[in-house]
Formats: sequence, C-alpha cells, structure tokens
Amino acid sequence: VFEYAPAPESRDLANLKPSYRPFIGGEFVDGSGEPLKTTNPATEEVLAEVGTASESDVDTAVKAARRAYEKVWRPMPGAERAKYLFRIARLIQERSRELAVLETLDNGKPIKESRDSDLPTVAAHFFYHAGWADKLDYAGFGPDPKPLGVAGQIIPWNFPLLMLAWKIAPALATGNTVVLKPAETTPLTALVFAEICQQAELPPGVVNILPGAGDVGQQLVRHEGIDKIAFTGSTEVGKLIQREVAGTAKRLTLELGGKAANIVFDDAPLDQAVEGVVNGIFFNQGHVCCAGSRLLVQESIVDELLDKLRYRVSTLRLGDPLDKNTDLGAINSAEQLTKIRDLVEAGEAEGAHRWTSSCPVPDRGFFFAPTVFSDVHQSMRIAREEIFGPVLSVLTFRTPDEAVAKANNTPYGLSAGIWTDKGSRILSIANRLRAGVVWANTFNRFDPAAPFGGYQESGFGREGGRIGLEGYLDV
Ligand code: TXE
Repeated sequence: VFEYAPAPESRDLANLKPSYRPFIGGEFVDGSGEPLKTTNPATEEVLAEVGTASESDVDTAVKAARRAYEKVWRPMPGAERAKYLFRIARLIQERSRELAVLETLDNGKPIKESRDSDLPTVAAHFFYHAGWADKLDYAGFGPDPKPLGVAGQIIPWNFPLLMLAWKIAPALATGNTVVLKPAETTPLTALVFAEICQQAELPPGVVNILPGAGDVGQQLVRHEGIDKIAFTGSTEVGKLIQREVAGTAKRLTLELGGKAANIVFDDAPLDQAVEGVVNGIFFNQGHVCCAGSRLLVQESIVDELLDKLRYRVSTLRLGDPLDKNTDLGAINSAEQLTKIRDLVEAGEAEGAHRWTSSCPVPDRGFFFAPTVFSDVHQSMRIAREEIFGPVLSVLTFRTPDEAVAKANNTPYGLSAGIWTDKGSRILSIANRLRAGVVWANTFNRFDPAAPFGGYQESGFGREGGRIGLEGYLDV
C-alpha cells in the first residue's frame, strides 16, 4: 500500500534553527571556507553571514553522498524514495510563505512572483518527480534503468529555489545522491531546503548543500567522486566546465544563456501579445535565461504595437520587492546592474532609439527602470548579447521567412515565442526555429512535465518531463 505518510511529528522543530552553513551528511557544519555575506539587493543591507565550503568540505560532502548512494538510496525501492519526495513537496508547501519572503529578500524578485510563481512551481516539481520514482521500469528506458551515482549540481541566482528543484527532484527520483552549490549571492533558501531535508528525515548524505563562490563549483567539477555535473549559469562558465569534464567519464548537462525571439505577426491578437511581450521580458526583472529579449514585429503593425507596449510598460510598478503590488523588484547585484547599464549605453551609442519608463526608482538598492529599444539592427550588441535585465530590443520583419532568419540569427537557442491567429503558421514556424522551447500565443509558461533546455550555445540536455530523467540514468 502506498502511504502518503505525513512528516514525522516527533522531531523537535524548534531545534531546526536557520543555519546558514554548509549541509553535509545530514548536518549543518562549520565550513572551513571564507564566510560570505549575502545582501538584500533592494536595500544593500547585509542579510546574513553564510559559512562556505573549502576544498576539504567538498571532499567530505562527495564522500557522504557516495556512502548514502551505496548504502541507502540506490538499494531503496522507488516507492520508498517517492515517499521522501512527496514529504519534501508537502513541507515546501507548508513553509512556502517563509521561503517566498526569504527568496524575495535574498534575490530581489517581487513577492507576488516568488509567492505565486516560484514556490508553487518548486512544490509541483517535487510532486511530479515523486510520481516517477516508482515507475522508472515502465518509462520506456528499458528494464531496470540505473542511477549514475553522485551528481554535482551548480545553480545560478535568478531562480534560486526553482533551479534547486529542477536539479534535485529528478536526481533523487532516479536514485542518485547530490552535492549542490547555490549561487554566492542567493544561498539562503537552499539552506532552508536543507532544513526541510532534515524535517523529512531524508537519509543523511542524500542531499548535501555547499554555499560558496565559483571556486567551490570548480572543485566539485574536478572531484573524482562525481559521476555527473548539472550546471545552469553563464555560457562562459558552461564552456569552462565542458573543458574540465572533457578528459573524464563524467556526464554533463548544461543550461546556459539565451537571446530569445518573441515573434509577433500582424494577425495576432495585439492586446494579448502585448501582455505576453511584457511578461516575456520584465518577469523577474528580465533575469531569465529564456526571456523574450528580442521582439520581432511584423513591419505593418510596429507603430501600433510600440504605442500599446510603451503605455503598458509605463503602468508597471518598480520598487520594494516585499510590496505585493510591485511588478519589478531589484536587480540581483551591483555587478549585474553595471552589466545592464553598459549594454544599454552600447545600444544608445550604436544608434538604437531608447525609451525608458518614467516610473519612480528608489534611490537605495539596485534598480533599473524597464526599457524598450526600437530601431534595433541585428549587428548591435543589444540584439546579440544576453542583457539579463529589464531591457527589450525591438526589430522588425516583413515575411515569415525573414522572421525565421532573424530569430535564428543568434549563437543561442533556448526559447522562442510566436504570436499569430493561424495555427498552421505556428506549426511551420516552430519547426524552423532553432530553440529548445517554443511558446505559441503565450510566454514563460513552465510545467514540470515539459522538457526544457537549449540548442547551440544555450547548452545541452533537458530538464523536466520523462526526457529529463535520462540525464540521471544509465540505460
Ligand atoms: O554567472 P556564473 P554570473 C548569465 C547572465 C549573467 C551572466 C553572469 O547573462 O549576466 O551569466 O552571471 C558558479 N566552475 N546567466 O556571473 O558565473 C557560480 O558560483 C564552476 C544566465 O552569476 O555562470 C554560480 O553558482 N562553477 C544564467 C553559477 O556558477 C562556477 C543564470 C552561475 O554563475 C565557476 C545566471 C567555475 N569556474 C547567469 N564560476 C541562466 N542560464 O539562467 C562560477 N561558477
């Protein structure tokens, strides 16, 4: 009988204080790395001092993960692993208010996004993968597929808890154990997740969390006890990791940057398209790898669309991320703000027309008002480089062929959007776009059952869905 056992009541939850330290072998430990300070990007105040991992902590964590893999997790029947994943999912729901507030404080994203988007999607990801844990024999991978072993997972700061869920849920469901490194600017919710693993009485060592900077990620990549590396982050670091792993038998999946085209045809329902374009680029301040950062508009409607778009963007509220009416929160770090400003300056210098919303901007914290560039040419940096901020570049096209050619004129290939009334056009264009995800008359829709991943320099491997499990199995 499959039991949906509740989290154990017996455990004294009062003893589970937030412990911003490395989590190794089921315990919070004093890492021997240099402590790091994480700040609230909306106020520039220090939120917490966080203990980090040194090279010897990385080694201890990998060994703890190996022991847990050999002795407990791999031999455990899938139905038992499922129970832990269901428990974790329910505990995330129970603590979702606390997690949403902490995510917003550490990352700067609006509370309405962390509360209504990130946290429900995180829980859904664990529920979904819990459902797979006892069905792997019937999933079309052949009889009795095998886990890989210990997965080293490195995640970025734009969706701290969601990226953790994308990494940890499929790894655990398939019988792997993990050592995960959160990003240096957003380690807090990953450490509360470690508490949740304790609360769920997950066997020690199945999940290990190592806060730290890129050097900790590099040590993880180089460690001989790691069987698979899963990375989400910049294309630059992705390529470094690819080189590191090249001489080994480690498996690798990479989710890297993007420069997605959001293509609007003249027969599209325009008001709906405007909402989708706004959501496509201003959701999460544009810190989204699949953001619709290049708007391709059919020439005959460009003036009408730009008028509607500027009006809609001028109604967006920027400011305190904890205010539930806020649409755009803070940029995650001073470095990211500088990168955005530099690229916006380059756009102006190269002759694009800049329009920036005149919404009030707080004088403290890292903020950038939503910006739309028109008269953009394909050769400009703002049309080619990932800005990873609230900045949209608008280009035009005349024919469907030209739309496809411009959309594909990028080294990336993570996502794309199509807005049109014609179903046949959706299918023909989608087939010709070099992008791992294509949305039709919507954008930034995520579902744990839908595989997500890139073409070209956006990386390889898929996360989510049945295919996502393959990244953690030997068949
Ligand atoms: O990324 P990094 P950064 C893009 C976006 C952004 C730019 C830089 O354009 O402006 O990248 O962001 C760890 N070995 N994206 O500097 O450095 C690091 O500690 C192993 C797109 O934050 O790639 C962090 O945990 N690990 C992206 C993680 O890699 C290393 C999301 C990502 O950081 C490492 C984030 C090394 N040598 C940024 N160096 C997306 N695809 O969504 C760093 N890290």
